[in-house]
Amino acid sequence: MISCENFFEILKINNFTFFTGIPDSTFKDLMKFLADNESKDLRNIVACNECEAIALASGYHLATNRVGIVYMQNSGLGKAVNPLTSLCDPDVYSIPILLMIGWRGEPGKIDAPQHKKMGKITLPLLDTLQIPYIVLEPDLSVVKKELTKALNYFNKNKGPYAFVFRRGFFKDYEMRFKQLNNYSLTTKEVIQLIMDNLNNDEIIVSNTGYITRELYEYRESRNKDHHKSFYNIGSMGCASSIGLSIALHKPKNRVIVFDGDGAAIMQMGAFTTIGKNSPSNFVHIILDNEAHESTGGQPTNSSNVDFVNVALASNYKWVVRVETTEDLLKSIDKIKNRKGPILVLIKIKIYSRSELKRPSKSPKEYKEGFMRYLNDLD
Ligand SMILES: Cc1ncc(C[n+]2csc(CCOP(=O)(O)OP(=O)(O)O)c2C)c(N)n1
Repeated sequence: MISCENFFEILKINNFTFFTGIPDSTFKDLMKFLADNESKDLRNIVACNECEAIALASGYHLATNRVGIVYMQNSGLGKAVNPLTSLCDPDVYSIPILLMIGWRGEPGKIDAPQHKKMGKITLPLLDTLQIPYIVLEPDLSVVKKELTKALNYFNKNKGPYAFVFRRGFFKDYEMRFKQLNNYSLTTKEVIQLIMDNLNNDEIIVSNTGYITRELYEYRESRNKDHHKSFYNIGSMGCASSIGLSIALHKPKNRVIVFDGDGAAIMQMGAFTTIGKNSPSNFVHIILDNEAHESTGGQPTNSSNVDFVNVALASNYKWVVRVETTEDLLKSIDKIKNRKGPILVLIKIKIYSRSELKRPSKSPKEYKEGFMRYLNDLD
């Protein structure tokens, strides 16, 4: 394993000081290091999605003639394909970028089902994109050697070049300035309070990561109505759009979406589609801890976002911001009775429970149970 300090030192010596991207747990310690050590020699911009990150690194290159680093989970490579091919590719503007890609779902390794396909096709996809890459070994002399190769490539070809990372590359990094907020509710409490006080005939859609895992544990601890949830274990940012379309096609039932702030920001345009189509049975609940908690608690941009006014400006019909149990309980009555689209923004604290269970059956089995449930509702 390599320490984050040593890794960054090598990058800095080679003039890599600009970072942007969306975090992945594969390099959660490096992310902590970046958040902790912002300076004139280290700029880190938390992007809203991987497509934007490529654009930010491109703007950096245009303005400085230097090469930026974009970090991402391999799931984000799919999102980045368009700017990689139509902006940075040597056949278009020829913009050099060093990609750091976390390899989830590597064939032969145990990982969650949503990573299986992308894990299998990560290297072939890089081949198809004609992006040279190396699966980096956690050894400082190897890193130095591979960085020299990347620099040579940038000098000659000017285009994206990728370092692929397996888990366990970086040593633990203890943060000096921990990302904390002053809110008191936790994801577990919020899900419990809302679910215990709904009618149990609602259709629930949940965000990738800890939110789905908390909802799953809640269902396990109660009457195990897993078929009433669509556990959106992958496709970060898509829960609200899945819920919107279900709401439009099942107008007699309330659809409740448990979203994260990082996910809501990743696909913020979805607010406008929700507002435009305006289903009265749609309830968007954002559990806002101002962090990507599921990948290690790295900050999102949400501390500067007024979701309530974004929703209002997008034509949501009722909005509320809550921070306390008391206010949350009051808002549940409205969730059940007011006309939507509704936004409930719940400010929560960063409180990871990494021992959380994951849905145990295959995604297809959950989907089939969920579709039978929706079908029986009519
Ligand atoms: C396109 C894409 N990029 C990155 C990830 C990795 N990832 C999984 S969960 C997560 C954080 C989600 O943050 P948020 O929506 O705020 O929910 P929280 O984890 O705080 O509950 C990230 C970055 C992903 N799944 N998909």
